[in-house]
Amino acid sequence: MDNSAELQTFKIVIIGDSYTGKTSLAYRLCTGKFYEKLETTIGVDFFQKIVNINDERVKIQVWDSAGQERFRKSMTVHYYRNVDAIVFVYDITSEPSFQSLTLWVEEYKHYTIPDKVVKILIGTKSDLTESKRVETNVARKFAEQYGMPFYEVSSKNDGDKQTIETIFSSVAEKLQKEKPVVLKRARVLNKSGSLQSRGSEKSATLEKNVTLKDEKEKLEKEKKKCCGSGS
Ligand SMILES: Nc1nc2c(ncn2[C@@H]2O[C@H](COP(=O)(O)OP(=O)(O)OP(=O)(O)O)[C@@H](O)[C@H]2O)c(=O)[nH]1
Ligand SMILES: [Mg+2]
Repeated sequence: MDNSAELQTFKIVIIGDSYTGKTSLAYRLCTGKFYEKLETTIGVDFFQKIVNINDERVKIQVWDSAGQERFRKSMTVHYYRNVDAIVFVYDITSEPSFQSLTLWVEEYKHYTIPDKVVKILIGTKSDLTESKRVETNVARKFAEQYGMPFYEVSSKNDGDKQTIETIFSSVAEKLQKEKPVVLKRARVLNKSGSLQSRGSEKSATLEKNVTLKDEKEKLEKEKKKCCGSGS
């Protein structure tokens, strides 16, 4: 029986400029493949992957957000709601995409409680060494300044498949340590009419999954409205 709905779930949002390779990264992580003909993301796409961390199965839910402002619009607040980790992305062949990181950091600070979010920085398209425009040292300094681990990867290169999985697993491991399942206190009336608290690990996980499901449905509706499909 598939009990994945009951697994502890971590919401990881990938943000960065358009064309930096966010979808390619999520796609490589969750399907194991590189798809050359991706179209720009409108609103948000979802991917998920179940990983084993310290003998426990946990679900990584990857929110792949649009880089283009016109496709983000009203959805920004949804990206950041209940976010556990943020993957900041720039393209190593694009200096402007690196410069934009300052704005992306400003945005995440505005919408989250920064200390509660795990952050990492990824420079994408590391296979394009000839066209590299952002020096590794400069990017590393930036990452250190914000206390983020830093990696350069290629979603295109089959050899980096394992590296990408390891990076996301390390995020999940950190989250697992920092965010043990919080017991949900259900307040129930006993026979004498007084209030009692009851805790359930399973219900806490389920509650989060149900919330995310609702959020996903809401987003799908807004996505349709925003993009005018179904006129
Ligand atoms: N050479 C190379 N190309 C890549 C890599 N990752 C992505 N690309 C290409 O870069 C382009 C943009 O990739 P996407 O994954 O669609 O970028 P995105 O950040 O999701 O863009 P938006 O959805 O518009 O925000 C595509 O043509 C990809 O094939 C990589 O690691 N190496
Ligand atoms: Mg995309």
